[in-house]
Amino acid sequence: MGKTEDFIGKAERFGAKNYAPIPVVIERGKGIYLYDVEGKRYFDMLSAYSAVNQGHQHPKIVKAAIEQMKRLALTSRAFHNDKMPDFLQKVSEITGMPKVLPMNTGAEGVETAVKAMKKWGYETKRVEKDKAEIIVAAGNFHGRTTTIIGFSVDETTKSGFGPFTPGFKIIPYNNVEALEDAVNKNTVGFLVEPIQGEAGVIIPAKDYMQRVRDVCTKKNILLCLDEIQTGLGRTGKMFCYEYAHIKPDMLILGKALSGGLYPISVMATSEEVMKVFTPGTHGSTYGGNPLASAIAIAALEVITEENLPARAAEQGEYFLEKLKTLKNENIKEVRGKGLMLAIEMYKPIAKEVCKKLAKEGVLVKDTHETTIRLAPPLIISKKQIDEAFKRIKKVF
Ligand code: IF1
Repeated sequence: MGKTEDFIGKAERFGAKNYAPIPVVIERGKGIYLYDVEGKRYFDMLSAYSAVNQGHQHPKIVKAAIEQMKRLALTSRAFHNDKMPDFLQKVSEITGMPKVLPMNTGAEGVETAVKAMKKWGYETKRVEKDKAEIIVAAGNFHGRTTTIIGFSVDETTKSGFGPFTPGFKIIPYNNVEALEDAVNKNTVGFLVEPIQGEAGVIIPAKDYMQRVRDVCTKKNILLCLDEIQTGLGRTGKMFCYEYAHIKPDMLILGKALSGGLYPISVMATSEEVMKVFTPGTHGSTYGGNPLASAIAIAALEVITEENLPARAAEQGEYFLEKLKTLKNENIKEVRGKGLMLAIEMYKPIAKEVCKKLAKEGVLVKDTHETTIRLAPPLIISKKQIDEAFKRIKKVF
């Protein structure tokens, strides 16, 4: 038995089987590379589901984390701390949203948005008590709390966990007419991803977001964008909604907000929406703690200082063109925006391809049996893309 088998054996013995990981055991990361317990190097083409846009162990973020960790990590929100204000200001400046509420995981950011939309509906739109409705899109992935999985259409994620929170209406993605038809007097908002990640990097029609914005404005409902995965440079803009030249009413961020060093999420919005939260109505022990704040500030500085959105656009285009030259009768389509890329197969062989790619030193993740997602850290160079592509080509 090798080291790898020992680790996997122990994880399986003591852990829940809620994942089926590719059988590699990672012990170290640097930049775009990961290293396993056998000393083998991999190109990380998943970036922890886009949490590591800045690359693994980015020196600036690590330094900020270590310095803050030595000084102060957690106070709870019962007291003020000296790091959160700069964090909130930074997020506000980058998003253009006047108000920011910090949480930890993406799912908590989404829950925060759901609560805000509902309370805004009752207080501002005078929706009848307990009648608020939120519209969501089929194929969505917004996290794994019982409320959030309740409005998923993916049976694997929700089956066996009911009953679910009522008040959500599911409409087809990329369908503006369906949104218009679904709105009624109780509708408070539309929660949507500008590109659906888990669904398999589903890119909607070019004018979708613009038209969604128009409907939300016309019908007086909140447009709430989940940019937990698409945000912070991944798609070639700081936020994916910039492609549509619109502004959402609410924005949820997570993942790369910490560069992978800590779970950090935020819900950013207007004064009008944020004012629904009064003392005692929402919170979290860890949300906005000094360590998280210091890490997020550094992580955001790296994104702007290193021009990661523009880099993702340039390298993404380069990588996509290369992937399009792959010749294999099983490839149906290659698509992507920025460095959020996907190879769509005709047959349910994505997992098998991912395992072969791992053997060649490229870590990617399949989704829905036919889609292979590629999302390297945004700091990747053309030379590194060439080297990774050589290995990908070999597998195909
Ligand atoms: C898992 C997918 C990615 C997200 C969007 C909220 C969250 C996520 C748009 C929740 C999280 C992760 C979670 C991870 C798998 C992964 C994922 F395949 F499920 F869809 F990234 F592609 N909104 N996505 O993508 O954030 O609470 O996890 O911090 O294993 O559940 P979280």
